[in-house]
Amino acid sequence: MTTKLDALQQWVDEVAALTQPKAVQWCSGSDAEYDQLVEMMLADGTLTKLNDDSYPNCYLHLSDPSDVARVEHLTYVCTSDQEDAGPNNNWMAPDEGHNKVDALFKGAMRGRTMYVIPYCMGPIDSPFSRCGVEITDSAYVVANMKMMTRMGSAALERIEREGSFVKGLHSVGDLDPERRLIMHFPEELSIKSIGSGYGGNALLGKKCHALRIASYQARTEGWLAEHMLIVGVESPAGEVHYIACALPSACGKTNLAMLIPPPSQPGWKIWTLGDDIAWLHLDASGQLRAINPESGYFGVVPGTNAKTNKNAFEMITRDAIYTNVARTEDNEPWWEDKKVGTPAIDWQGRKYDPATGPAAHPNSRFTVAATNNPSYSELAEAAEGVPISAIVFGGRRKELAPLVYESRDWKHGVLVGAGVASETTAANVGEVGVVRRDPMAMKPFCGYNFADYWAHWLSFADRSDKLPKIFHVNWFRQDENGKFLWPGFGENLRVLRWIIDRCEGRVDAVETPIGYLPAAGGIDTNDLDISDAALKALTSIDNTQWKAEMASIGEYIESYGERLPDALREEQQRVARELDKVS
Ligand code: OXD
Ligand code: MN
Repeated sequence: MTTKLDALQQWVDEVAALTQPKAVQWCSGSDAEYDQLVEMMLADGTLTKLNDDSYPNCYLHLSDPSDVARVEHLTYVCTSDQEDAGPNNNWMAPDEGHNKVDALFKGAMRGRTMYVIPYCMGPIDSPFSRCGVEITDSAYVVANMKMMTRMGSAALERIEREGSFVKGLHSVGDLDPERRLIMHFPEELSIKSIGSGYGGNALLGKKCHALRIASYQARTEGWLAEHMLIVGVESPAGEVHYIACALPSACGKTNLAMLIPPPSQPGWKIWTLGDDIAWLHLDASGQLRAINPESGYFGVVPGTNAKTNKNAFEMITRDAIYTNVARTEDNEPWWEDKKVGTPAIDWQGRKYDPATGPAAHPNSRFTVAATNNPSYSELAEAAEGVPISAIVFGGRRKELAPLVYESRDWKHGVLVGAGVASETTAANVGEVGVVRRDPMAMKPFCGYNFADYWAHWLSFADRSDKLPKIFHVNWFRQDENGKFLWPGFGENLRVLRWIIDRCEGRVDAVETPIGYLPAAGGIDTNDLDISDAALKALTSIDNTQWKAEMASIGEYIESYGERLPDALREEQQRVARELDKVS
């Protein structure tokens, strides 16, 4: 297979000349091709087959121990003007960026096969979808891309028809962290990533294309590329509302997207559209609609069990690739909080010894096709996407942020999103548990200056009078002994129900300076083991703490300087004034 698109053929030839592979293989995306790649990876030790009786078609990949997460400090956005990348990104001038990374790509694929992967982010026939081509020397990447994207011949046909595509060049290089770089050239719609095989750095359709490059593209084209799950909530009466929710990495997006209603909520159903990324467009009537550009899940494994996420627990018992989990004597995958089995071999392939750390890496992952999920919604293939009733932002905050609150209007909602802060997690290399600002959960993923991004968000209010309401949630509040105040997981449906009731004007709320909070009895706590004190803490605000928080949000947004939209500054000042009025 080759291509009739000259620009694509020329680029593939140039890359081959630079990287010197032993062979070039165009990927068709067929099942036979996947099976062949798996056979090859089993033979060369890249994959190990897991217990075929209990985990049919499941494989384990153990990465280099230094290559287990995204590397924000090595991730760059290369725009001609540094201001366009903004203080939220590491920046390099495009020429310098190309020179640096091309020097690493020189001869990098010697002795290896170079795979050419045409892919489509989003339903193959959707006008909202965008295509790309990833070139990689990793068969593991090809196998993952098969699940995560619509990859192969159909995508190539679309690319040839449209004549445009995002160029993504990837090589695992020598996996030396000193020679690892994840570079984005948004003005050229291109990506160059070398030195890592980890999903977030290597499956270029995901964070690199569908968030960093797409967010840049979305700004010029008038849409939004967001770090959001998309979930459908169906009431016992059959009414379905779709919610898009942005939470930082490893904060439970996958769990929320495939939530199982608890027994106290009979008749409710959850439909999963996506667990990580949403592309949002206004339709002709002004309704915001979402597609999930991905077709699979690359989820965090530890903590997944029959109680926390039964759907995920089941869907990864077949046709899944595990990365960096442990194994039992019976060759079943094992991870912390799995609740069944005992680890025998840890994620580094060593005999498990609790003294050397967790058995599975805290950022160990599963890759699986979305269709494996029992709550998969067929509307994930709908070309027009689904109508969004509510946008929800959230973070992992031990204190301060209530369980849920609603912004007054779109402008206030943009401020709520811009002020999101969360404790860092193992999804990125670096310290875990430190609170940092993570606006719209996009800190690692926005491909341009946050100030311009907020202006873009604000501009939607001029384009539609039917925009969804914007909320903020926090499942992670703790008491003074470090105990979670809210049970989370399936019980979060109660919060989603409140959100939907607010959208439908069916429930009253209490107005506070930071927005509307649930009134007493507003959240259904029937059958829930929660004290009045905990509920009060979850549904009220501490004014003194919030004054400090609003001042800190003010300082944070001001750090974006002249490009900060006045409307956002004014909104922050308005909320700060409201807080001042109360004692
Ligand atoms: C992810 C992440 O893998 O956000 O989705 O890091
Ligand atoms: Mn993510």
